Amino acid sequence: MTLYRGRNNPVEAVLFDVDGTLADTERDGHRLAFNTAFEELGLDWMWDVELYGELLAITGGKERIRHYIEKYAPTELGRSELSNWITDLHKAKTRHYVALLQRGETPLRPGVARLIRQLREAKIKIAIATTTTPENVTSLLKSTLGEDSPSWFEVIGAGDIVPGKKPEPDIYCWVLEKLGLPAARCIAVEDSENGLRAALAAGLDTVVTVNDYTRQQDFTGAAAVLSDLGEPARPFAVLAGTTHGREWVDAELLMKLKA
Ligand code: XBP
Ligand code: MG
Repeated sequence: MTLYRGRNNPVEAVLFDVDGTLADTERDGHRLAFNTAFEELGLDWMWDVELYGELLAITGGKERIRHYIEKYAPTELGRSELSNWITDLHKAKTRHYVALLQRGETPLRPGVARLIRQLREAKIKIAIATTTTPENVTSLLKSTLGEDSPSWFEVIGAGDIVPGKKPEPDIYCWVLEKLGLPAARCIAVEDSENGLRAALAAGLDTVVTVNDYTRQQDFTGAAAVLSDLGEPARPFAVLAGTTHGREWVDAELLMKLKA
């Protein structure tokens, strides 16, 4: 086993985004949970795959619902206690989303489990920086990596603990502060332009693994843009950047990308 700790190690921690990065959770996860919550509350709203892609520009489920109301259902703006109503609707959505994850049908993306295991073996810290609700993160980790996997992460930064959601850098700054590490010793893994902007604004070098919703976005400033993290038997495709002749993301490549 290779240990990379110490002065010469440029990567002491890897900060992972969740939605779209660890797993493809948006189209067949969050989107379905929103729609089930709308149905439960007697709303005739239906977010199809295309509309949801547009709504993803707004990060945060509650913020996304408010944006939808403003743009597509403005009569709802007259509701008394609108913020509380959105919070309750979002709680129903979270309940449905967690139930969906617990069914175990949402796999991790290629290379995610392998990289996480390798980083742990190498004693490189791992952390989470996401806008999604904390219980969504723990449910996804438990259903994919096992009951104790949330404890593998040195810091889990999620949801409303910071005022500004991505593309604001707040969640990355919060996680770095809890880690007690400067951005210069860490690297982020993201899937979206909003996520990349957040990580770069926090001073983090960032690897992007795209998905169907984010492939066409602007990833200027990323250390590398890849199809996914890759596996030895299933290499990643390089969309931008240099990957030093490597075909899957591991601790060594992350270090080279920072060097
Ligand atoms: C993820 C989000 C989240 C999820 C829904 O963005 O924007 O809002 O879509 O989760 P990122 P909640 O991957 O950039 O962190 O409904 O719990 O907010
Ligand atoms: Mg994401």
